[in-house]
Amino acid sequence: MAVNEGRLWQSLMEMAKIGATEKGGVCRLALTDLDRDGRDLFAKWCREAGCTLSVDKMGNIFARRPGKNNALPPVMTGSHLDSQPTGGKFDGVYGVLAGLEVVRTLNDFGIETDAPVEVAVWTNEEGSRFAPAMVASGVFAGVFDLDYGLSRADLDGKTMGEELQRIGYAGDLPVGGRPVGAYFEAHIEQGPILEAETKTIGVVTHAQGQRWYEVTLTGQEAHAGPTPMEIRHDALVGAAKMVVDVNRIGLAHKPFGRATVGLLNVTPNSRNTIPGKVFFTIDFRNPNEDALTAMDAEMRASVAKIAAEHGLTVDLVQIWHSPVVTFHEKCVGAVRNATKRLGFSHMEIVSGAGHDACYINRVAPTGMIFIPCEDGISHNEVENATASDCAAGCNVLLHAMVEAASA
Ligand code: HGY
Ligand code: MN
Ligand code: MN
Ligand code: MN
Repeated sequence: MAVNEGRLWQSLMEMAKIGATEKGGVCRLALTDLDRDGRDLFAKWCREAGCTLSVDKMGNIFARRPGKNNALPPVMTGSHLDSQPTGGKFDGVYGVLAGLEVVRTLNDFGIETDAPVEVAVWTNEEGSRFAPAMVASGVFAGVFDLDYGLSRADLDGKTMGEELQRIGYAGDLPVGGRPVGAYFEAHIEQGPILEAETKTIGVVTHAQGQRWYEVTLTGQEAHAGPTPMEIRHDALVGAAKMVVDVNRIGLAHKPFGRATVGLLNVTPNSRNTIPGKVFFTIDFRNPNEDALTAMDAEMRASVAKIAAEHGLTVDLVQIWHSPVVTFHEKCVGAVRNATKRLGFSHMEIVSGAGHDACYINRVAPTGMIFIPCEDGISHNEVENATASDCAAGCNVLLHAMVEAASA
C-alpha cells in the first residue's frame, strides 16, 4: 500500500493557486477570504473522499473517515492552511493534504481501520495576522480558553471571533475536550538540516521553546530640524539599538538560540518628525528552557538600559510562552518504525519551528514527520519541496497512522 505521488502533488499545486503570489508563493492570511477559499476546497475534496466534516468554535475543521469501531478515539493528522504574508506552497498545507492523501489511499485499497481517522485544519497556526501562533490548537488542548482565542485581534482591531463569523467558519462544536487516540503531523523541516545530511525523513523528537514579546517605546515627537541631537527622545534610535541587542543575545546563545524582530511600526512615520513611538515584536526560541529564560533576562536588562539612556518609557509584555516540547515516544517510535520499514534515510531532529502538534501533544500521543525543503528556506515565496519527498513523508504518515488506528 502506497500513496499516489502524482495526486498528492496535484492537490498541493491546486491549493497553491489560492492566494498565489507573483514569486511562486502564497499569501493566505488566517481568516481572510483566501483562507476561506482554501478551507472550502479542502472540505470539497474531503467530502468527495467520503469524509464527514465538522467545525468547532475556533474554526478548526475535522474531516472524519469512519472506522470499524467509531466509539474509539480517532487517529488524527493535519496541520494548517493559513500562511505567512510571503509564505510558501508547502508550510502547513503539506500536512493537511498529506492527511487527505492518506484518506484517499485507504479508500483506494479498501482499508477499514479499527478507529476512525480524522484530518484536521487548525485555525491561525502562523500567528502572523493574529498572535499568538497555534492559538486554535492551543484552545483545543486547553492551553487557552475559548474567549481568549476568539478575542485575538489583528493590528486593525478585527477579532478572530468576528472574522470566523464573516468567513462562515464559526462552528458550533465545542473546542477540544474529546479523546484523540494519536496525532501525527507531517511538515517540511523549514530549515537546512535534512537537506545537508541528505536524509529524506526527519523523525521529530522535540520542538524548541518559544517566547513572544510586544514592546512599545515612547519618546517625544519633535521637529527634525530645530531639535538639538543631545536633547532628543528618539524612540526609533532606542528601538534600533534594542533590535541589534536582541540579535546579539540570539548569537550569544548559539548554536541553538534564535532571536528575531520581525514586526516594527514607527509613529508618526514622517520624514521630518522625530519618532515619538515605536512598536516592535521579539521572537525568542531555544531547545533549552533554562537558556530561553536567560535570554529573557538579558533582553529585559538591555531594554531597560537603552530606554534610560534615551529617556524613553517602555511597555514590554511577554504575550506568549510555548515551552520546549518532547513528543510522545509511542508516536515517535511509530514514525521511526514506519520509516525504517519503508527504507527511507532518516535522522532524529528537533523542530526549530512551532507546530499545532506542539499543543496537541498535551492531550494525545503525538509525533511529527519532517521532509526536506530546498535550501532549508521557508516563510518565503521560493519555499520548495520535491514530489518524491512529499510522497515519502506521506507514506510514513500512512503507515504510522494505520499502525496506531489498528492497535
Ligand atoms: O513560528 C513558527 O514557528 C510557525 O511557523 N508558526
Ligand atoms: Mn507550519
Ligand atoms: Mn509557518
Ligand atoms: Mn513644519
